[in-house]
Amino acid sequence: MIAKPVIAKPVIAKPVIAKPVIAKPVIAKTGTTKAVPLAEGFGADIQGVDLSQPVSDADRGTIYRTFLDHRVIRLRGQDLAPDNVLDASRILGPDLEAHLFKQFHHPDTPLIIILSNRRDTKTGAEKGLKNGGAFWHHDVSYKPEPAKATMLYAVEVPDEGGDTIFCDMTRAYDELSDDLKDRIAGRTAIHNYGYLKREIFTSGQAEVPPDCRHPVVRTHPETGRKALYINPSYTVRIEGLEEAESDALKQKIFEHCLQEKYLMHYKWQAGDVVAWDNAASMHTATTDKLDPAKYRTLWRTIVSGGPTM
Ligand SMILES: O=C(O)CCC(=O)C(=O)O
Ligand SMILES: [Fe+2]
Repeated sequence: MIAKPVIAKPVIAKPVIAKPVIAKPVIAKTGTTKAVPLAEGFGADIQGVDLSQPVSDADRGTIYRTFLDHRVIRLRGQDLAPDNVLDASRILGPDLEAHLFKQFHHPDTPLIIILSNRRDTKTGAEKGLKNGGAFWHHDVSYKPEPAKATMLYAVEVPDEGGDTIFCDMTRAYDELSDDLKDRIAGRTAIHNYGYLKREIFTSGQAEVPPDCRHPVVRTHPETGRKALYINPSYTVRIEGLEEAESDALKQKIFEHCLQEKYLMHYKWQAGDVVAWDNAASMHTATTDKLDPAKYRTLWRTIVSGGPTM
């Protein structure tokens, strides 16, 4: 029997948890810069940094530590040129990489890809990738050296819709049952970009790279914490298991991860910079549900990561 791939349905529950919690414990501070939680233990808001200006070493350190400790960071109220976005991205790692879809690269630099549902008013041509991630995934897990971090800068956002949802894969691993932990310990999985059949492949906009492998439980290269590193969109198979058994095990793990308590629904404001740690979280866009009369344009960078095994 051919088991059907697990289709990743973004959960659109009550949005907007991504407000700083009421009592705002300061979790990092340097000078006038501080970080406060966005949600319990997951996600942090960094205040007092203007990314259009050179950022001090102390602030870079605060941003980086907060990124490692909280997995998703947000800096609000930014007004950035493309170079500022590249500089900000390099706080999280020295090397940035261009997206596969060249047609949506920013005109100033291939290191920024434009995510947008706008079209050119004269030619009708799409101005960006309009629905690039509305399925649960870790960025670039379909390559042997997946993305370390991803940064998005919100140029314009709709008053409603277009949230991004993040899942805390570190806590989800910590709280996985001992039985499931035992079943995945030491295992690897095959990832492939084309696993979830999407329009971009049939339309020839993207080529599918060959299969690659990653550990199912990834130990973070810097924090040493373990996190689940399989996702419903790119993880084809847990190696060493029959297909049906692999599918059933994946399904169980994804049901566990996608419980509301591990999710953060992020509601965008123009000027937001959000970055996340792909070794410790997965995410989905909800742009597939966005009202086409509302516009959303974000600039995106990818910070390169190393091998996972
Ligand atoms: O547009 C979004 O909300 C996120 C898209 C995405 O998956 C990404 O930028 O990696
Ligand atoms: Fe993504």
